[in-house]
Amino acid sequence: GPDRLDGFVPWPAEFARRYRERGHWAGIGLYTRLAQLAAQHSGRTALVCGDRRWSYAEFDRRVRAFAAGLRRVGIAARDRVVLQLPNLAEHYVACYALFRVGALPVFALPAHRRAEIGYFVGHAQARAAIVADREAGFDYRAMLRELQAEHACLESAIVVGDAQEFHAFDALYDEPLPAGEPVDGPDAGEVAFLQLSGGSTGVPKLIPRTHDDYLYSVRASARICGLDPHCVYLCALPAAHNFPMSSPGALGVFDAGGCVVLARRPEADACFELIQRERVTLTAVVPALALAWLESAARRRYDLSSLRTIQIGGAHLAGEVARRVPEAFGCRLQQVFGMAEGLVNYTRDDDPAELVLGSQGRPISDDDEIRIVDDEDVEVAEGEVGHLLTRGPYTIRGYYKAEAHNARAFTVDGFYRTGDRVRRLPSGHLVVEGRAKDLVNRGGEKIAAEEVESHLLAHPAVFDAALVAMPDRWLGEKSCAFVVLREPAPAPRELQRFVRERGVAAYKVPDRIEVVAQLPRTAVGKIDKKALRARLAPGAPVSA
Ligand code: J2J
Repeated sequence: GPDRLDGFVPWPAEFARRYRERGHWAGIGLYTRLAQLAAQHSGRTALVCGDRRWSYAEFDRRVRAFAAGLRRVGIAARDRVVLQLPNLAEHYVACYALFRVGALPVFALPAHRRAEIGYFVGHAQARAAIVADREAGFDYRAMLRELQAEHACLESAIVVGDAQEFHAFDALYDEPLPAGEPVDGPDAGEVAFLQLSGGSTGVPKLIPRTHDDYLYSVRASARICGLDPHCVYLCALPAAHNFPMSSPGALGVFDAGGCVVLARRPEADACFELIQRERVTLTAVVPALALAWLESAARRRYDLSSLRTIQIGGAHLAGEVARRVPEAFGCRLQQVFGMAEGLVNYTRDDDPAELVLGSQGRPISDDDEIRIVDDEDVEVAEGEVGHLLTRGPYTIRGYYKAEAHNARAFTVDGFYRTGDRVRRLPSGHLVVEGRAKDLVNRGGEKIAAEEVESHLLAHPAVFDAALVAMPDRWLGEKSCAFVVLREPAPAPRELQRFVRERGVAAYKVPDRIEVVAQLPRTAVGKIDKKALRARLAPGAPVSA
């Protein structure tokens, strides 16, 4: 309709009609779904966070009280609110309360700093932010003060813990629930939140997901994974990430009436302790974490026999690591190849072992359209490697407020260019062979090369810069920046400090910096990143 969120690219009417007719889009809002679940599973445990255990009824009561609190502090439908919390139950309360109000969480990761959060606030014109007081030695309140000085739109902030001059999270629960509160949530066709892209451009892209499309992907995922009220899910990855949120993640587990256990830290000892204590049946990890858990001596000290499935996704999984998982943890492996833009692929429980170990799964939906094409957008022969394009009932048609970029990131007929290079097996399973997009996938954390290069280029002594992936035994990839410097040339350490002090997440600071006289160029004058990556291959000389 004419009153739809600015900057959202809707599905064309004939697609929307089809997705509704097929029952994919059920017309139910994300909060409305929680209210149904609270009625159905009221006494069951929904969330475990530290020593706190909340039933579905308790969880829903808090969501309703917090939503009323949000309204009191002036948050209304369609307002954008940056949500940046560590793995705490408050994350889900804030999330569902915002859904109920019809306001849009903008999901940020705890690792994000002034540069990223400032960009989200400005681009989404966020009216508020919800943060923790401090975590891992960082004071989010100090960051908010700086951001409020720069962004007039950022009117208020809500802080879990010691709130200082901001609103205390717990104070928003305070008043009794107003009687006769509006029960109608937003229309399910509306944008529910803005998710982060692991994108490859200079500034991060925001992904508008609707209630309808997201709930479809969540419920279909829960079905594929066979979730039921007895499932106990350990959320070890950052809760705001799309994988532990929706594949099937916390939202899928809630949808099945199961229990979500939050791990404050992803390390093996902390997670194994929770798996043993809560009899966890399912968890999701990135390959780097799977490897760390495999190699941990703590594995033998805990009873992990409740685990039925470990999902692995987010980055390339080495065959060797895949093979060790079922044996070491006495459970199934499920590979997940997904993206916050939409498309998610899973290996299935009844897939033969070679597909579970050697493919990244097949799409959720029969209505997920897959095209594998060459550089000219022509479909490659069946079984050949090409660029993955996709369109479907839960894959976006455009990034939020990014018209120029959308023209490149989507085909004219609405297929999303994933930037991944894949081949398709006769069974329909996809194998990820590499990527064409310019990013470093550092243990599942995506780093857009251009974003880091622009931070490096802001240093007066940096004449040219190129960030590329280098192989790493633990993380799969780390980042290496090749730089051309002017005199007086700073030391590599000084450049790393410079990038960090610009207020970017620590994982984006180049792991290594190589000073070179010039950057290699391709025939058309672009920086030859392939040549740079080749220099980082084991045994290759670095400075050419
Ligand atoms: C290789 N590369 C993979 C895999 C993602 C479920 C699971 C993961 C994500 C995610 C997600 C991969 N093998 N198994 O949102 O719901 C790389 C691809 C992809 C990009 C998306 C979910 N699984 N990748 O990782 O938005 O390059 O989502 O395009 O963070 O991660 O990153 P992101």
